[in-house]
Amino acid sequence: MSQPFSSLRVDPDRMRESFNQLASIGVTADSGVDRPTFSDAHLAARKWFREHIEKSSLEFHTDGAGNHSAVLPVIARSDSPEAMTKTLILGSHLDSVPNGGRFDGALGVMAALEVLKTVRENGIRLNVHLEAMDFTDEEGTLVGLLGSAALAGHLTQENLQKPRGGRDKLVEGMNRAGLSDSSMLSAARKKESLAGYLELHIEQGKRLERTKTDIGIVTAIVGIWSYRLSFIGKADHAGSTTMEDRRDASLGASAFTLAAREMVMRDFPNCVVNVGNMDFAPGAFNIVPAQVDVSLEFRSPDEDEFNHLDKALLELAAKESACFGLELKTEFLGKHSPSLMDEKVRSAFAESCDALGLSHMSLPSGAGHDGQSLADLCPVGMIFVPSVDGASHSPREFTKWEDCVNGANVLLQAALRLAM
Ligand code: HGY
Ligand code: MN
Ligand code: MN
Repeated sequence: MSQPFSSLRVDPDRMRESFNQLASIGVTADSGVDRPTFSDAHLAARKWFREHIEKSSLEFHTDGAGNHSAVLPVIARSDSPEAMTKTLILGSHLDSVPNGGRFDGALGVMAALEVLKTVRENGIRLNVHLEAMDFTDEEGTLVGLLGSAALAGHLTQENLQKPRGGRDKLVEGMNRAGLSDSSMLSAARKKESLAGYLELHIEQGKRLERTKTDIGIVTAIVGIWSYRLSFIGKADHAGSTTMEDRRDASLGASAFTLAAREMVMRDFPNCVVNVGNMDFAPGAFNIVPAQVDVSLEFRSPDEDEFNHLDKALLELAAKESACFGLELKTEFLGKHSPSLMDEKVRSAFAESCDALGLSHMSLPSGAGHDGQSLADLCPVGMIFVPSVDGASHSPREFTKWEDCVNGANVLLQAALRLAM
């Protein structure tokens, strides 16, 4: 049976225009973007997004978590009252990592918006409302997958009290955006209101480029656990204190970082570990470091493996700390479970790729994404387009426009398959 509207395509020039306008907000000297959650640039990007939605004759929607979206309501039909109609969400995120790239998240939101514009201007009657979403704080500058966790009803007061970016920064950011703990916790949607979630994203790795494949169809998204580890020694004079007499916190932190990498590569080949930051206190040239706070993140595709890796890393931290006569404090800062993508959605993506004459391969995601917040509520699926040299979370991030358009057309065709 031929697929209705199988010849329908997005408007590549219109999508590029909106993508480029967005990329100019928070742009950096080396043509990256710097739009951490609730920063001036991020709030400016959201203001632009809202104005763009309203100019496009789509409905603007926001919620207590600050999620921003465009809605294309179903064309009312007598046989399916609007109230019973579910929503198919397409989207990603407009926040970025500090000094990041202009494609991570932004491409997915612009492609989602372009799909709604294309469906609307062709007057296509669907069985669902369509929504193009920008989720709050996907990157975890404050919490991580914040907006999608709130929408899914997974966000807890504890997540807000002990966020990985620090409680003070979260409160300051929420105040800037006119949000609060209670508004965040009010953003949950009913499971039965959701028809599914589809996301287009850059791969942020080299597999598609290496194999010259057009589209990656994601099989699963890794889980992510975060800790702050504090290695505590004693401040002393950096000149007059003998090397033997020092309790130097930097030695424990550094030894742990190196040993953690070795252990994960040796014993947990499916996992990754990252120390993204070390805060030294007092932090002066001439003071032996009294305390070093380590921002630790580790990832696995397998929930059970996490428990083993968690135990092994904390034991290693305690060992390295004791080795240098230090005290160790550990603070757990939250976790996102790994999640499998929905088979039916994966098939819709594969059929769409075939219909568009695009090559595709299945692959797991080493990056976290909002879909993992929603995977237990509704069918979730993701597609990747190639990243040049695998670069991401850096101004070097780049994807060819032709690949961006391919991704948007697969998103369009898959949405039509699932929404009709
Ligand atoms: O960190 C990640 O995996 C994603 O880019 N937020
Ligand atoms: Mn992203
Ligand atoms: Mn990212």
